[in-house]
Amino acid sequence: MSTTYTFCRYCSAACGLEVTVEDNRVTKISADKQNPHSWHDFCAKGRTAHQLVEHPRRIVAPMRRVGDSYVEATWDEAINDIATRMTELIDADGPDAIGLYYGNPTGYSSSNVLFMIAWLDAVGTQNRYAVGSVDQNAMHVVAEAMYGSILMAPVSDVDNCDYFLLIGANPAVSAWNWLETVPGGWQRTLERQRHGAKIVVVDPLRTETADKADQHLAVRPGQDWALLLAMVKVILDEGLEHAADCRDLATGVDELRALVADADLDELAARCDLPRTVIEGVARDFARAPRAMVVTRTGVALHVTGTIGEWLGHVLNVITGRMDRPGGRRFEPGYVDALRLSGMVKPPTHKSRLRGSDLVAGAHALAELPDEITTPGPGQIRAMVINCGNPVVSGPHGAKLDAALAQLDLLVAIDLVQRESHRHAHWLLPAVHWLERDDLMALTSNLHDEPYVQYGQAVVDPPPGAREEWRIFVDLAIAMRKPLFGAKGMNSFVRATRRLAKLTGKPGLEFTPQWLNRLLVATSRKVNGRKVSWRELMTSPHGLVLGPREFGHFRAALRTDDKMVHAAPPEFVTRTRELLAEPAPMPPAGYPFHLANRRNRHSMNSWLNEVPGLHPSGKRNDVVIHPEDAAALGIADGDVVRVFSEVGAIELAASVSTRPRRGMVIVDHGWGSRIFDPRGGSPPESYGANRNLLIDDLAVDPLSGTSALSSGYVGVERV
Ligand SMILES: Nc1nc2c(c(=O)[nH]1)N[C@H]1C(S)=C(S)[C@@H](COP(=O)(O)OP(=O)(O)OC[C@H]3O[C@@H](n4cnc5c(=O)[nH]c(N)nc54)[C@H](O)[C@@H]3O)O[C@H]1N2
Ligand SMILES: Nc1nc2c(c(=O)[nH]1)N[C@H]1C(S)=C(S)[C@@H](COP(=O)(O)OP(=O)(O)OC[C@H]3O[C@@H](n4cnc5c(=O)[nH]c(N)nc54)[C@H](O)[C@@H]3O)O[C@H]1N2
Ligand code: SF4
Ligand SMILES: [Mo]
Repeated sequence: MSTTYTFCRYCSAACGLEVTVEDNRVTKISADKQNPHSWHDFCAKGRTAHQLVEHPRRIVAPMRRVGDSYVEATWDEAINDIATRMTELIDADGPDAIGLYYGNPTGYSSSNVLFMIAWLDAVGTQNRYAVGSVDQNAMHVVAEAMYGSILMAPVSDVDNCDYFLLIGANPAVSAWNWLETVPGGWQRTLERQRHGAKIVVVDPLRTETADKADQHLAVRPGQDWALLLAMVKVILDEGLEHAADCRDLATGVDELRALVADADLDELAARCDLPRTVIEGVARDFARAPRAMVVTRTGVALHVTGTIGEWLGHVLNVITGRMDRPGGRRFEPGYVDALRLSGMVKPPTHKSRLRGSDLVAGAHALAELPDEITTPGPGQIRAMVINCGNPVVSGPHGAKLDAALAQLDLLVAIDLVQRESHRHAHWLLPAVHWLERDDLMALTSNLHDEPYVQYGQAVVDPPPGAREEWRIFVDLAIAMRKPLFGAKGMNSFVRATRRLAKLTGKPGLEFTPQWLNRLLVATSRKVNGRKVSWRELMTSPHGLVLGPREFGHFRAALRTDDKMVHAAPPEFVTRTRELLAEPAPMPPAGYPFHLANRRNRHSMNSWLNEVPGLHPSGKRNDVVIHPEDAAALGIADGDVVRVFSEVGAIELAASVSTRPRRGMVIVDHGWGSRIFDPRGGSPPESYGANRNLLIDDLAVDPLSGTSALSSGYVGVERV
């Protein structure tokens, strides 16, 4: 029996773990209470992580589709077949014939991200699609325009904050996740509340977070921009702004004044369906609070208005002097300066073939993928790789994407099990779970809310037939004779190190991501005057806090040409004026309900639902409906109902509750994904219904390409 310390890589809370192992099997996972930074969010998903490792339907060798079933193959067969078929397509149609989608777990493996990009650059395709377009791309677009880099994600200084304005976030469930790691962020927020801090939650639903709030504003969905614009107006009109920051830190405040001068408070209040007096009160309280922060999350982003809402949240922080001040939003440079490194490579530019949209954070929008597969012509996608993703469930209009995936000449899925999005795969490639792999995650060290480093230890050996993604991408590039990173000589170099490792019997000589990790640590920056060494890292199993949180890095980190925050990027101002000119959105005839969404403490987007013990009260999602709406439709608790939109319909049980406002129904996302059994051939398992089948793929935020997963309207009827 042995004990290993590592951290959970399911979500960005990155909880420190103590894992007990016997005979290469995990027998127990608990929180690593000696971890100085990050064990406080420890949850049942981390506690049961080994159940996915031992999943009865796990893919443990490459599997090739033969007719309607799968047969095991060797890695050589898999790599050679995929490489041959892709090369033929590229020779015939050019590199854009190859597409790739990567999902959320890619972000929890730095070697996966890096070598995936190396392979994409080798192939030369611009048909890259990413989960960001159903998640955080609004934030990237705002960070680029205001701070000069998509990577400038401010972190929250929770322990010093007196006034939390949480908009479209449910940290009581989601563990303060998004583009930051704030361990125990919600518990620490509640601790501040016990010392007098105020928590204001803006959410159309009465969530677990709203239950604890001092004030809950049940905003109309998709209208946060109107609420935030009204707040900016009150603050600027009443002279409550931070004069020095508005003058010395930011440009564009005059443009903001001009914008709010043309907006009417009563009209904005009507749009977001909140009393004007309440908005004025919150604006004044926020501006006058000694230390405060606005935090915006997916609830703001997953709408057609997402970028404008996200932008105005940042504006509130900037104009009230919350950037880089205690209790506000800080910039954490991290021990590896990813921002500086990213400045060394030219950001790619490309317009999508059909809709002409730009890349955001290096990828196109998932909403554009189905048409890019089905529309003939030069640049049509003929082969796809799905890397750690389940876009048929997590993205909009899953049925349309499913039909498109079925038309591909080649679909390759890299995953632990075969889920809904992999149902048409020609090849299933078995991945390695994070409990089975080492990782440093050095390139995201700036997302931790204090200077921190931990080496993520592997705990058990992977099944012999599983492979880490980076190795799959390297092998594919070599087999396709396309140089990794697009750098000539790279493949020969990698092959030479492999030969050397074999010849000498020293596996460490082979080029692996570990080389890069060592390089990153060797060239890392001093934090609090201290430089971390590889040896120290290896002998610190619980991780190292590299000193107190530092302020004063934000200004220097800005990547704008004038080193100022651009508070009013012209494209955002223009779009806001358009929104002001449009009438407030109304439900279309026949679809009177706004379709809301929730996460579940015991699921991770579309996965882990199936893991034993995680959903003891029943493995499914319901449609949650207000008692008065239910009564009007003759629906009782537990009735089976049909929920339908202009693009799809699902059936599920009704749950009558006052959590949603009237006129809204909630269907949790992430359910309704089948899990297939390519090895055993037994029928697929499935729990609940996929609410994203109801979402129109054409509804996107025009500035970020993000799907409006929370803007949809539906009808409800008893079956
Ligand atoms: N309606 C609605 N839809 C949403 C959201 C919402 O709030 N509402 N949230 C959105 C958000 S924030 C996100 S991030 C997306 C998620 O969208 P996706 O990332 O596309 O979907 P996931 O459900 O997270 O699927 C992840 C897949 O990766 C696999 N996987 C897990 N670990 C590994 C690994 O180490 N290697 C490999 N190769 N595979 C692995 C899992 O088995 C699973 O099949 O969903 C979005 N969809
Ligand atoms: N247990 C668990 N934790 C997770 C995840 C998970 O699947 N399960 N997913 C992880 C991922 S990938 C991410 S990105 C983060 C996301 O973290 P959060 O963004 O905090 O995600 P949610 O918990 O979905 O909270 C979003 C809230 O926005 C509200 N909302 C919807 N529309 C609107 C609107 O128009 N305006 C406002 N103001 N609010 C609105 C919803 O009702 C919901 O309560 O969570 C992460 N943490
Ligand atoms: S899934 Fe749970 S245990 Fe794992 S990092 Fe997130 S909150 Fe922590
Ligand atoms: Mo996400």
